[in-house]
Amino acid sequence: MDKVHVNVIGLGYIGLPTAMMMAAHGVQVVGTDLNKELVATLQNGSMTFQENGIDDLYEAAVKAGIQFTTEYQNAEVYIVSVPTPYNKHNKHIDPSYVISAVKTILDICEKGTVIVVESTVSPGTMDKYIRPLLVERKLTVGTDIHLVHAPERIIPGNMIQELLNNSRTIGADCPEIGEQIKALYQSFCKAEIEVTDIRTAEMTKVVENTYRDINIAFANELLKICRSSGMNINEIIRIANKHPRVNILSPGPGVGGHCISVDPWFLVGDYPELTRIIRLARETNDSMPGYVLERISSLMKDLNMTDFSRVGFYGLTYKENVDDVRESPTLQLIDKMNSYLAETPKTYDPMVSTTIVPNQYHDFDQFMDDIDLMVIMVHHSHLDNNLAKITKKVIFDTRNCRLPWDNSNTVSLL
Ligand code: SAJ
Repeated sequence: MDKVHVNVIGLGYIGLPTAMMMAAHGVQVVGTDLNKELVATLQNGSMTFQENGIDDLYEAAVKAGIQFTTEYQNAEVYIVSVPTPYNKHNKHIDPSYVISAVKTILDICEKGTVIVVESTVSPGTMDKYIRPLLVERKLTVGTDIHLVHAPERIIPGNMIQELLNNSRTIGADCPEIGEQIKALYQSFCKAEIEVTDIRTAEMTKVVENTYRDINIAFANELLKICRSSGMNINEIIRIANKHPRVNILSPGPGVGGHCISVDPWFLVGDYPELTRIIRLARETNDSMPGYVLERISSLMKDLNMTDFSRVGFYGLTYKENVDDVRESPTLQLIDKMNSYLAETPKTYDPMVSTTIVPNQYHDFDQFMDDIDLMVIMVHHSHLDNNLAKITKKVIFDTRNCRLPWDNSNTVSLL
């Protein structure tokens, strides 16, 4: 096996764009994923998910010679970008995918290799789970194999721009290796890259997402307070945010995705006695699908609707203009409803082409014909391009879409 420069392990929402970005900027990259179907799709000329500008990046990377395979390669640098879920019972990280990837790398790599973990991990994961894998094989960290943690910061929906322009953090045991990996990311990243130690990089990443989760939870709590006393949360946040040191995020139907709704749990799991605010923020955000459901039920009473057969949910993804449904508020809401409804409610999402729940429509016109009340769970751009089709329906808007008409049929979550 010829030695390649970089082998990216895990071709999901983060690993794939990162691999393609490096390749498109002249780095020799092979992308590896154990999912044969996914690799076959990439090999056959198609992208595996939707994202602004991703098709052009794919084309550029293929032109530059990126390879996709199910096999781990002999490489100088490995970038591990596999999922890190949390154990829903004890809230600790489930590091099994990272462990398994690093074990496979150690089976084939040569001395001097750098293993970069990009997956978000709980602080201490590299020490607790990854270093011991090297010790077991009598390898010396820092001499035989180098470990690096280089968490990503890109936001789905604007990944390409953020890959190019967001600053990054590289955590390494020794500054020389940190600088070497910094230079690799500088092949495409135009922003500042901080080199620090591994523990700091691990914690910084989790802190960033936890900060956002707490800010959104604050907005959601304010929403509940304002609703209970007839105050307009939207107006209050708008005005409060004019203060130069206030920036409150937006309330909504819940916090989904594989990042913000997961990473704070790592801290709760590891520091249960020290994480009161973080836990409460998670619980507040997790309560939002139930809150939306209560509001829908009271709206249905007002409308004399006795069942959910003419209610439709627009949006299955965790946020606007992405096709990722992981931890989506709509799926959480459907889960709750399925515990007492005979039939799964009707849903439609222009970004989700596969059927993931019963009663999911793929034709918007048909969906609109079959419902009287549409609950907007996600504000995809598709909605703005189809406004004429929704004017005659009652709309329950959980996303403050600011639909461009004075529609007395629109009820807001806010
Ligand atoms: N949401 C709100 N109100 C808001 C903003 C978001 O309810 O004001 C909801 C969204 O609808 C969604 C969830 O929160 O359901 C998360 O969406 P998001 O856009 O806030 O963040 P993600 O999960 O797409 O990406 C985050 C980003 N982290 C930060 O901004 C600190 C991104 O930069 C990270 O790279 C990413 O997590 C990650 O992979 O960790």
